[in-house]
Amino acid sequence: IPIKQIKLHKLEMRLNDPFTTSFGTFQDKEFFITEAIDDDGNRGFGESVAFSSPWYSEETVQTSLHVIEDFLIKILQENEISHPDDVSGLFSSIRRNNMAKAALEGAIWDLYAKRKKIPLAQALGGTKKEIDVGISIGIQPTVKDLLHTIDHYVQEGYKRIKIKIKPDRDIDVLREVRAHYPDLPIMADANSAYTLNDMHHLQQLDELDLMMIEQPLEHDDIVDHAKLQAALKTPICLDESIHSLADTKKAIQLGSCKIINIKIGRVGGLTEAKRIHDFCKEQGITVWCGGMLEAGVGRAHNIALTTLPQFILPGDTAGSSRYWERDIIQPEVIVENGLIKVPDRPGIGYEIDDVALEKYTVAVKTFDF
Ligand code: OSB
Ligand code: MG
Repeated sequence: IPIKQIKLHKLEMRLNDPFTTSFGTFQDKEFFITEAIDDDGNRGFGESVAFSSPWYSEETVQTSLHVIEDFLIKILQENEISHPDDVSGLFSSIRRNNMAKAALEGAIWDLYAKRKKIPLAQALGGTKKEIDVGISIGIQPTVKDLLHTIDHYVQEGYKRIKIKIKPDRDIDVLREVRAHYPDLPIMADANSAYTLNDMHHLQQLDELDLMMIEQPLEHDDIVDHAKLQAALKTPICLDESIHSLADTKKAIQLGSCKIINIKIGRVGGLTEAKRIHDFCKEQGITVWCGGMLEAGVGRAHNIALTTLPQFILPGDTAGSSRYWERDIIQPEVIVENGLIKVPDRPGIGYEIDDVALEKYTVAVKTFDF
């Protein structure tokens, strides 16, 4: 893949609504759009998912810029890449910094698919023509607000919701939601808000018929999660704890979870995401695609990945209007009846809206090859 230039577009966007997790509230997003350009003028796009502060993982917008411009770009300049699967091997000389790696690898995957004139989904081996999606709802000020918000999204056609929980905003809240929606598929995500001391408390989840509870315990734990899973009927899904195929194998072997949330950025790119998918398929472990409140480019990558067969549960990648007043892609992502139609055009399948891109851009850095 003859890369001629890489551009890093730094963007600032504001979510339509603040998003609250067990860690705090978040509305303003800064991130990078990565662009890889070849000799023929094809443009491949990726998106970095690190946040401004390291609450979700240790990476930040600043650290990913440092790692990309001081290390990863050099590796790309000094090596030939015949297939995007080569990139993760080349990047393995740099420890972790998975979100930085994924941001560059994503642009190369898109460029590769565009050069081949095939959809990214097809380049990854995916076959679904439409994908099921749900919606992740942040912690709301009151239960009444939460029910109102759920109502709104159910009206819009979403068929599965994920509710953020934390101590004191968990069992009682979920009980009320369940009472209002006896048949709605519900997930709960704790973002590491509990410890094993909460085991008896968390056992009350079992009466609520949840699809799963996501990352109840520490972000870097797989041992206590195994103890908790043994005491719970509700499946545990790991998010923060899984950074690689190796982590996946260990967690499954220990019985730390029954479900894996795959996020492209957290695991270092599409190639590693695909490896985790393939292993889980072999082992009969259910996976689904999580989200990082991405703009359109990142969500287009999530959509392409979700076309692989073991993405059994609906993902968190909702429609553009759930996040942004104006997205950076055309057409915007539309959700109808809880489904997204997978685009069939080359690469990520959505055009970059250059006017919108420019509107949100605060800085651009260019690296020539
Ligand atoms: O834990 O899955 C998470 C958003 C930001 C950081 C972490 C998480 C989330 C979400 C929202 O749950 C997913 C989305 O809508 O993109
Ligand atoms: Mg999560």
